[in-house]
Formats: sequence, C-alpha cells, structure tokens
Amino acid sequence: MVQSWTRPNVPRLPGRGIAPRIFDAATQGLVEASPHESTPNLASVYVCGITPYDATHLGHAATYLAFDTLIRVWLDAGFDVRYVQNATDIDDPLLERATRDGVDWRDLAASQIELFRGDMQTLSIIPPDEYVAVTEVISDVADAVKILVQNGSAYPVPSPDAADDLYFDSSFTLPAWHLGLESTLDRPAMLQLNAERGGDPLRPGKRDPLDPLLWRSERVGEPAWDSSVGRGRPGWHVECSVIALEHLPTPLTVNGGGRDLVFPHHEFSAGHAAALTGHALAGIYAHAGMVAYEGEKMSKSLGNLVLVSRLVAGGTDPRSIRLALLSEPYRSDWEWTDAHLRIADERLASWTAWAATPDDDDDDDFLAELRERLADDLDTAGAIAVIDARIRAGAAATVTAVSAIDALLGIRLTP
Ligand code: 5CA
Ligand code: ZN
Repeated sequence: MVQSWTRPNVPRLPGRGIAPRIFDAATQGLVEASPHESTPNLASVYVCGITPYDATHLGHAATYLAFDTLIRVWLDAGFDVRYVQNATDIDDPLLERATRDGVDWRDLAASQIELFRGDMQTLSIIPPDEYVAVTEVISDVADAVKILVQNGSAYPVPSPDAADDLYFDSSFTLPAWHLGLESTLDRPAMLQLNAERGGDPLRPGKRDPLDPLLWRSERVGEPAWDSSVGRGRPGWHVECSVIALEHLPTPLTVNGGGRDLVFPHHEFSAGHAAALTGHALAGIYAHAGMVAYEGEKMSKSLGNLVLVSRLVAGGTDPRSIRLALLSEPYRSDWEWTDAHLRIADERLASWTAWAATPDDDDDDDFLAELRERLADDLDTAGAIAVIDARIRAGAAATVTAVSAIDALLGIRLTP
C-alpha cells in the first residue's frame, strides 16, 4: 500500500452524537448515513482520490474535508469507521502532464502523492485506513475485467494499431444497477458530460458512445502491464470499483467524491461493481460541490489553482484554511476569495481567545446544538454560526465545548 498519513487526535466527547442525514445523488434526497444491517455498527466510505499532478488545490481540500467531517460525525455517533481512498497514479491526464513537463510519470505521481499526504496531514484530515494506488492493483483490475467479459457486460473493440481494447456495455442491467441509477441524468446530459469528462464517444466500434473503457491494450510508448486480459492498463472507473470491493464490505455506506464525478465516473464505478457482485456498490452516493477561483471551477486543466502548500508556506495557519472551507456548505458550488481567509483568520483569533480560559462545567446544550447542525447534512456553516453566537452572547468556553470543536470540526484551539 501507499503510505497513508498521520491520524490527527480526535477527542471523545461525552454522550453520543447522532447518525447524520446526508444528500444522496441516486434518490436526490437526504438519507440517514448509518451502517447497513449486514455490517452492524460499521460505517464504510470510499472517496475518490487524486490523480497525482497539481496537488493539492483548495477544491481537493474542500472535498476531502467534507468526508473528514462525515467521518468525525460517525465516530462521535459511536460507529466504527472504515475508509478507503485511491490514487489514480496511471491515467491519460497524468501521462500527458509528464510528457509535457519532460518527467517520468512515476516520479511525477510519487512526488505529488507525497505532497498531497503532507497537505492532508497539515490540514488534520483523518487518513484512509487503506490508501491504494492503482499501479498496485493492476492484476486485480484485469481479473475483474475478465469476469465482466465472461458475464457478458464487457466486449472487445478493435484497434487499428494494437490488440482489442475492452469496454463496458452500458445497457447491461441488473436489479442492483442500470444506467442512470446513480446520476439520475437524462441521455443528452450524459452524452455531454461523458464527452467533457474523459469519455471517448467518437471511438469507432463501440455499441454506445457512452460505453466506458475498461482495459486499454498496450500502445507503443505507453506504460503497460502483463495481465489475465493481455498487456495493457486499466480504464478509469473500474479502478475505483475494484479497490472499493477489495477493501470494503458492500453496500458501502457512502461512495463519495466531488460533484464532477457524478457522471460518468460514479455511475460506471457503481455499474462495474454491480456487474461483478450482483449487488449495489453503495447505499448513498455523496458529492461535494465545486470550488471555483477567478470565475471558473478550480481545475488542473485550467490552471486557476490555489495550492494548500503555497498558502501554508506563505504563513497561513492551516486551521484558517479549514475554517474558511468549512464556512461554505459542502454541497454548494462556491468561489474562493481572499476574504474567505481574512474572515477565517479573524474567527480563529476570536475563538482562540475565547477558548483560552474555559470553565470546567459540561455544556450539554452547546454540544447538542453542534451535533444537531452536523447531523443535518454536515451543516458546518451552521455549526460555525452556533459557536460565533455563543461567543457574541458572552457565554464562557467550557472544556467540553473546546473538545467538541476539536473533535467535530478538527480545529484545535488550545495548545
Ligand atoms: N482520480 C480521480 C478520481 S478516481 C480524480 O477525479 N482526481 S482529481 O485529482 O481530479 O480530483 C480529486 C478529488 O477532488 C475528486 O474527488 C474530485 O471530485 C475533487 N475535486 C476536483 N476539483 C475540485 C474542485 N474544484 N472543487 C471541489 N472538489 C474538486
Ligand atoms: Zn474514483
């Protein structure tokens, strides 16, 4: 396994928190995120990891912070939590960037994963129990693709200059999955997003323009591995299905990532997993909104990035970055501005001064209010407002309140 990062200390709070209700893409409503009856008390989550170049920008950080909040709320509710994340350390965009910059793709991936781990640790984000790079599971992915070929959900597409590639048949239907189950999109929307997000609708020989690549046979000058389906490398969506199935019981409590993954990525990760197991991949498909900067979605391809490491190197307190990101509802699309950081700095100073002389008394009301806000679709902005209101009203800090802010929001106010 790729090494994960160091786990922040998460204090235990008195009593028990509430199982959160969070928004599910498949049902377009709030659903209680609780362990499935087949795994009592075990809440499980798979979150799509980075493609390791141009890490870690504030959009990435906001997405991982949203799922960090979910995990903190689960721990407070008394659940055991199992968390898995991947790193897409082999894919077209990574290879293109390595070629552009004249570096070995392996070195690029390794250095960016290292930077990402450092940034996650700096931001006190709870690490996954398993952090899995795709290059570690190539043969497992190939074996899964082989099963899909055998059960009729995958088919070969000839290539003029290589062996056949393998594609998933998106018309494959099961009780546990059909096209559109997760994304709830209509076909025109699917066609558009598929073209924008890594699909290859114009590839000749496919049964449907939406059908996604499962296995790309070796091309001259591209990395390839020997496998049970020949020499080549995995397509994108299937890596997440295989890594999730390998390390977590299904249905996962939550399958997560940023909203740009709703289609085609999570749709087909769920489809491949269902075609492999006959079961649904997840009970809830949860997505964080997109963080923009200078008018557009913050993205590696546009280059409008604010990097965590650059802010921290410039002297920004990582807790202010957390507070700034937590001040926006995780499901909203929003634009990062310098004002976010200024307000977060002021808030951190006010909270720290307040926390410096806590009373010993337990403050059950405060903890209950905070728990209630967070259980309501991870309302971190509401939780922040609860704390601000307390301070404005002149209420003294308590030991419990200061611990709750640490445990639930990951902001440590005392040394
Ligand atoms: N490796 C794939 C997932 S398997 C991937 O999407 N990588 S990524 O590096 O592009 O993005 C990593 C995570 O950050 C994904 O969950 C993605 O949805 C999220 N993300 C990317 N850009 C933003 C943004 N501007 N705002 C919020 N989240 C973002
Ligand atoms: Zn993924």
